[in-house]
Amino acid sequence: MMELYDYPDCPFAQKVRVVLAEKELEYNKIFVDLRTGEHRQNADFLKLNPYGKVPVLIDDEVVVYDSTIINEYLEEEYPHPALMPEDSGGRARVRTLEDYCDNSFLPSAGFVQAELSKPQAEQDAERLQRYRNELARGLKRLEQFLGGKEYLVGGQFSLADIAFIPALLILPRLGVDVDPGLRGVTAWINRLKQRPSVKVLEGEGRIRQSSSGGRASAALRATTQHDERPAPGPCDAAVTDDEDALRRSIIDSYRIVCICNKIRKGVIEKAIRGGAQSFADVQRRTRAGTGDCKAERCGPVIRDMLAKKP
Ligand SMILES: N[C@@H](CCC(=O)N[C@@H](CS)C(=O)NCC(=O)O)C(=O)O
Repeated sequence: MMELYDYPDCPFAQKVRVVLAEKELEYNKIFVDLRTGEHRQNADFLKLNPYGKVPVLIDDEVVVYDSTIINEYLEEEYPHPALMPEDSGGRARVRTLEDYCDNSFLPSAGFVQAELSKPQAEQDAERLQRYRNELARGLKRLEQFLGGKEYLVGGQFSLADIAFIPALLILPRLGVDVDPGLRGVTAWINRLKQRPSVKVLEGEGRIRQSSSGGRASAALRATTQHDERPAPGPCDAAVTDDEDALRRSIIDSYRIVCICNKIRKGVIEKAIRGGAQSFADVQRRTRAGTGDCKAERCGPVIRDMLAKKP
């Protein structure tokens, strides 16, 4: 089964999750807790993505990182339903819009979110307004792109629409109202929200603030060609109720157990949770222990995991 290295609030990971849902592809989510910073030192994770960022997709032997590239990979490998137009002109328009979203629209949303995450007295009102205006200008531009059509390119739902979904969903939280005069954009956003793939995304929700007060939201981080960059850090540093336990379990879950076939502990745990009862069952489901060392290394670890299963 495919695996997605993921962080719930990461807009880039959300883009990929929408595509996986649209194509009805099953996958295991591996939560990388960006708040800890551990992912930047974790050799196993850096082998998957030398930039140390989510999302990363693993499909059998294929490892792909960068949301736009992952979505193109999924489109080529699993072409139904099509999320790219058939003509090269249309495909170029999709890519242009994705580029605009990733490098301008999304970073503007990130800058607003970064300001709002500060205590009110420390917020830079001018900067906040500048990027809210930037988003408003972006929406106007999208109204022109839509030109009365249902979706951005050729009237067909595509990777271009998907790129904008994560930012569009948080506009109210950023204090950006969509001008009701932008009829096309207003209808487009409502149309997008009706899609089951987007409802799933909303349903997955954010990692909630802990009742103990937790850290405030940090910058929504994005690769950007802007003059300014969001403060370094994960896209959102909200916390769960049991932050430490979550952190430990996540870091542990991407420890490689089967060295020959590079099978991670999280994958074996999933197999055991999914009903694997014996070592042979685990092997069948994950291929762990089928490499050169003939389970000499991973065998005892997997047997121990089986013995300890709840
Ligand atoms: N261009 C990348 C950007 C991915 C990205 O910036 N991911 C952020 C989370 S939203 C990340 O993993 N940051 C971790 C870090 O920088 O340490 C993509 O489209 O996938």
